[in-house]
Amino acid sequence: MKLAVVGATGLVGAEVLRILEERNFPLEELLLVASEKSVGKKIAYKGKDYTVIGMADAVSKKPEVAIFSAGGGTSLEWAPKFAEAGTIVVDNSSAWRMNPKHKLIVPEINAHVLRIDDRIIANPNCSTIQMVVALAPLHKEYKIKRIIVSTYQSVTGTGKAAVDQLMNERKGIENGKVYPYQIDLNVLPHIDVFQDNGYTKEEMKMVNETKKILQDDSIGITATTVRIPVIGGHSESVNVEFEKEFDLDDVKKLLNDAEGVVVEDDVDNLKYPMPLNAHNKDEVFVGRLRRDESQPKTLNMWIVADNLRKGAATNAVQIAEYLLEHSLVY
Ligand code: 2RA
Repeated sequence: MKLAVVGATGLVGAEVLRILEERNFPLEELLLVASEKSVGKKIAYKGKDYTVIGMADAVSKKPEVAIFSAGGGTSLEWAPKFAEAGTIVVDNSSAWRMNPKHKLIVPEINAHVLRIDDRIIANPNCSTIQMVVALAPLHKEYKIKRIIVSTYQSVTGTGKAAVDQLMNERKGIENGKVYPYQIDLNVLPHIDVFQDNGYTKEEMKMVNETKKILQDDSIGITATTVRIPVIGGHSESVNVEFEKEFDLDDVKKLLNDAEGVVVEDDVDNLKYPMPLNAHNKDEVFVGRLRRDESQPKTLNMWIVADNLRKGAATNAVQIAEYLLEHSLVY
């Protein structure tokens, strides 16, 4: 494949390159693309240095697929230009996710809906991806009625400047803030901007994207998204009410058999998912599986994944792999 990685100098772009290398992705040509200020920089891939090129230059080289991790504004401006040149864009920003003309894909769940004429494909938000990977097999079996989710999200979801803020605060260095408050030794119940309804954009992403991916607008979802001083991944406490009664052992079996899910649920041996263990892994880890004893047909679960990998880069690379394997690239 002739592939462009757009936003190659960012945290997600770097992760995309690592994953392509790890998976030995079949590359005929690799274009590393970024904004004007990074043009000319060198980035190593498989021991070879590549020079970063600009957006217009990359469009003219007509890559077959471009994995975009460059923010919503860049995507709104440039994804259509790539698409017009014949490139399939797999976009990590929120720009196209809720646009009914574009598909929102988590390969384990709905890659089969992709068609040859899909030119801009949206990658869901990180906190949504890990939740739906774990919930989709249960939805199929028991039909979800309502989800209550609270997240504990890594600073890597904000980007490199946020990791720098955390590390600087830890060393006692005052050097600019990305968040409105200190993040080290703190918890911020605030991810992305507040909306008129009192929820943040991140919370509404979880609500709307989940319904779109599971193709079910009848699911009730309410979210509280929280930033914590952690690096390895996002964690989520999920309370899910089903239409049908379930058996806890069957739930564990369904999750064990689900693609991309690892069950870590053995409290006798203190085994449960943690971001420290999920870091640099591609799977979604699920544990603390237990009945909500306050009402019937309701399950509590704890879901952890590396937000830069399955929550962003891995999911995008999996989409590119799917396109290749199913001859959807031309
Ligand atoms: C975050 N959801 O963690 C974002 C990243 N896409 O802030």
